[in-house]
Amino acid sequence: MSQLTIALSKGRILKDTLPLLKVAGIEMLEDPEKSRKLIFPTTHPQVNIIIIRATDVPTYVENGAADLGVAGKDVLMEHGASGVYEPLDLDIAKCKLMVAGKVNAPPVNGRLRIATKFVNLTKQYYAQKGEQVEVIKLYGSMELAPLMGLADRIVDVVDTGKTLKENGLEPLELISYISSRLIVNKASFKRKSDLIQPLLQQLTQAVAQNKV
Ligand code: PRT
Ligand code: MG
Repeated sequence: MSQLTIALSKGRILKDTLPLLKVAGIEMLEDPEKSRKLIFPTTHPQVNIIIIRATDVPTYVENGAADLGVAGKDVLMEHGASGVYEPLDLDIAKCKLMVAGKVNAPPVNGRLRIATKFVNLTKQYYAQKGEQVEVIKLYGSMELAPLMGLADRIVDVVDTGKTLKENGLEPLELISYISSRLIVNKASFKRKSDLIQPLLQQLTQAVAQNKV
């Protein structure tokens, strides 16, 4: 019997994906937020869930180390992710990818310096606008960069906007609306269609129910 591996990340994606999987008859036997394990069996004998970093999900799925995964559109756009199918918008972990800067900042002379963990995305965005910018790669706490004079702007995902506000920043430009997507390894999609197709159907229904 073939096995299906689903890659998820801790935090909001896990929290919002588990109720959808439950509709499809897949429940975790153990709470991954309380465990150090990385591979988890489920109530479905053919389905395992692995817990990895959000940014690693496309890599696992692209290479077939996981058959399916859930990842934010921000992560997928940054990664490229052309090697995976993206059959379903799960409509969860919604946010906006934005440019932000200091409140009432004076105009910048010369090239804008932009701090972000989304280096590829940011370069593409400004290239499209025909603006020459300097992109500074950070791994977290982007909000700090303008305050410390490291950058003029940040590119980051924003939900409530509370984090920006508490750091004296304001949203300036909307780059894209973001939600999390189901991604599928291309070979698995064919080879394991007997498992994946019904799951996809059930998830599609679960997403539709969520929207009501
Ligand atoms: O945290 P880690 O470094 O392990 O990885 P990650 O940040 O990529 O993962 P995680 O779990 O934080 O986010 C997973 C996905 O959730 C992202 O790829 C987004 O698609 C989506 N998402 C939705 C968000 C948010 N909302 C969000 N608010 N990701 C991050 N945030 C951050 C935001 O940047 C801010 O720092 O949460 C903070 C609070 O946001 P505000 O605007 O509500 O204050
Ligand atoms: Mg995070």
